[in-house]
Amino acid sequence: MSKALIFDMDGTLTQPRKTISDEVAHQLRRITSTHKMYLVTGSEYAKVEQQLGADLILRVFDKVFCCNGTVVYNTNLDLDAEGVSFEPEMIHQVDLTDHYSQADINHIISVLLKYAAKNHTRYKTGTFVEWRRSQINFSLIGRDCTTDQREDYAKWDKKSGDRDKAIEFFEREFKGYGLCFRKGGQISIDITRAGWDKTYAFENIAEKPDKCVFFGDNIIPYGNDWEIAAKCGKHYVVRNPLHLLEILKTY
Ligand code: M1P
Repeated sequence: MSKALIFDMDGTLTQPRKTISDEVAHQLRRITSTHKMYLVTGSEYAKVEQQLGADLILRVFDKVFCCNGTVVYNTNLDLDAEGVSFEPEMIHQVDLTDHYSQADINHIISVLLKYAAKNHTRYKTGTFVEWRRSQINFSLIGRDCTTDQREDYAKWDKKSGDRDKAIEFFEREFKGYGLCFRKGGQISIDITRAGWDKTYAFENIAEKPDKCVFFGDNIIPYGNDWEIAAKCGKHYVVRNPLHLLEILKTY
């Protein structure tokens, strides 16, 4: 068994918020016999299951780390056992409410919503704030946008630095709060405690970081793959799932 492989999901294994292709799924199933595999994503488990499918998750990954590693599922189940459930078991979870008062949380959410209200985007939809217990997901266009609206926002964000500007504002506004702001995928910002970035997953990974290889698309300042890529022995900056396929063929 060589090094452990750690994968990001959106933009790496799949196109953002899309299901995995047969080709990438095939490569993962092949490699899992010779490598320990982990998934570390900003998303919650419901989205992981929607995009990868329960069977692939259980056959490929040893553990799945959601919300940047703050919610952990054991997916290494004995699939031949009879009479047992094949539901991944949640083995670790942290909660912002253990570290912030309700008044602080209310204040944080109010500031986010005020910023969204004043900000200009071509479309404003719904669900600007998604509460995920260990993480607040904040989107300036709103998580209810269509795929076309999402693509439109992603282009605008690249051109205007919309999310970078928002992060710079929040970092000033919440100085001293011990919060961390990271661009997860295309349209949102993951907000959590400093230190609860993807490197937090190593709290529940047996291998030392230098024995791990990371695959992610968001290895840029303020990107949520930045810290974990720097910590792993080796990393690949993945352009998209097709590019990942090329890399996986070398494993
Ligand atoms: O998994 C990466 C990100 O996926 C979504 O991002 P977006 O909707 O912005 O493309 C979110 O679930 C986000 O939390 C997550 O980090």
